[in-house]
Amino acid sequence: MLEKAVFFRAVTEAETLPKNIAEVIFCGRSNAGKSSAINALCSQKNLARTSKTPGRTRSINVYSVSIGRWIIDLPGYGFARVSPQEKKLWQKMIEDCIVRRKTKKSVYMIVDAFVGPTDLDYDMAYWLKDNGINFKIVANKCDKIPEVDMPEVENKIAQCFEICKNDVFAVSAKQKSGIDKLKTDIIKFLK
Ligand SMILES: Nc1nc2c(ncn2[C@@H]2O[C@H](COP(=O)(O)OP(=O)(O)OP(=O)(O)O)[C@@H](O)[C@H]2O)c(=O)[nH]1
Ligand SMILES: [Mg+2]
Repeated sequence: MLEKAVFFRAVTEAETLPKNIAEVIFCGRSNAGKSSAINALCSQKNLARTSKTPGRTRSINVYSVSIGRWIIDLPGYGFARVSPQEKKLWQKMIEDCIVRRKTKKSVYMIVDAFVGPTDLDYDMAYWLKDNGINFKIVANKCDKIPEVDMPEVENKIAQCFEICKNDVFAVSAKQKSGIDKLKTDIIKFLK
């Protein structure tokens, strides 16, 4: 199902998006691997643009899986090298996309599992909870962590964000590990 995803639209104002049925939103710190995870999930190399340099995704990028069913890639937060003005715009983009539109949505927050949750991730989680938005965590870049340490990493992340362990998806977008389980979760939602 996700393999059929195609680029639909890039916008800077969430309100300009047309009506849809359901959407899966990827948010997270710049460089955590949101765009890479979307490519891995859709088994496409260049669906979403990725970059070594943080700040690659600069708009609300919508990928259509089937009519009215979307995967949304957002700009990352915490990217230092943008003007305060642009930062504000990005923040508004992210927040509006997540809270303003009333479509059925599932939010995945991508964290860099190797770096671990940062203060910005906690701020985002706090903001989501404050707005009554449930979220799941995708702990990406697990290829950088020895496999034996993974259960502890997953437990810690669940504890940090006060979410159920089943809502933590340990993946490596690079090596495609853990992607199938995450895919199943997304497909269930988008059906
Ligand atoms: N080792 C490793 N590197 C990864 C993984 N996923 C992504 N990366 C690398 O992390 C960097 C950032 O990836 P992106 O997918 O562009 O990150 P993003 O979160 O979309 O970043 P912004 O668009 O800037 O917010 C790139 O150099 C990727 O190759 C992973 O699973 N393992
Ligand atoms: Mg990106």
